[in-house]
Amino acid sequence: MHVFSLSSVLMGLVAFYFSWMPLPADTDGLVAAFAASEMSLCSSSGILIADAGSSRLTKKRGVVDFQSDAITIWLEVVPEQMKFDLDTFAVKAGKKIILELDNRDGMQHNLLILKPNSLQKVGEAADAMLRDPKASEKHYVPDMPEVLFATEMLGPNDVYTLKFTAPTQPGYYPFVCTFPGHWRMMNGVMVVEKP
Ligand SMILES: [Cu+2]
Repeated sequence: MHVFSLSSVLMGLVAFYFSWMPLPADTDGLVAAFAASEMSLCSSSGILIADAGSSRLTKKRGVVDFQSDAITIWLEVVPEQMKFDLDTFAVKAGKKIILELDNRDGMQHNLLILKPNSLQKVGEAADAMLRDPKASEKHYVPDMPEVLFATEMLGPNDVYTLKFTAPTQPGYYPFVCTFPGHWRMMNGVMVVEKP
């Protein structure tokens, strides 16, 4: 006699979900792996519900928002390490992206997405903002065409939602915090893949 355990039923539901989920699949071994690693529960209806059991954000990396057809990317500032918790994430060209930035550090941080190969130029412009009396009002975002998208400056424990459409040109787009002095450590790459 075969008795199915609850966990095997849940794993079946997970497998079903991934076989059916319209993720831009190979994008993202990376993203899908995050989604899988974060997933802990299935609802009784069998539709994915990820629940981190946290009183803060419920993290669902790389999840498709069916209402807006957007992909959500979850990014955190790691406490006391001057870094983001991801070095890289991948998106499909031209896709709608919702980037949730969660500042778990005790200092201020922001996040900018830049044109390819412009990290150093924008970083140096950010450092130069130390001499700009209005820098704080500008959220330490240099006013230059290399900056494609930017959050505001987040205080400790702030969360910010940045919505944008991924560039149509595939490539490697740096993301970075431009609080003066942070850019050399607080950076990573958004990989834009062919749609
Ligand atoms: Cu920073």
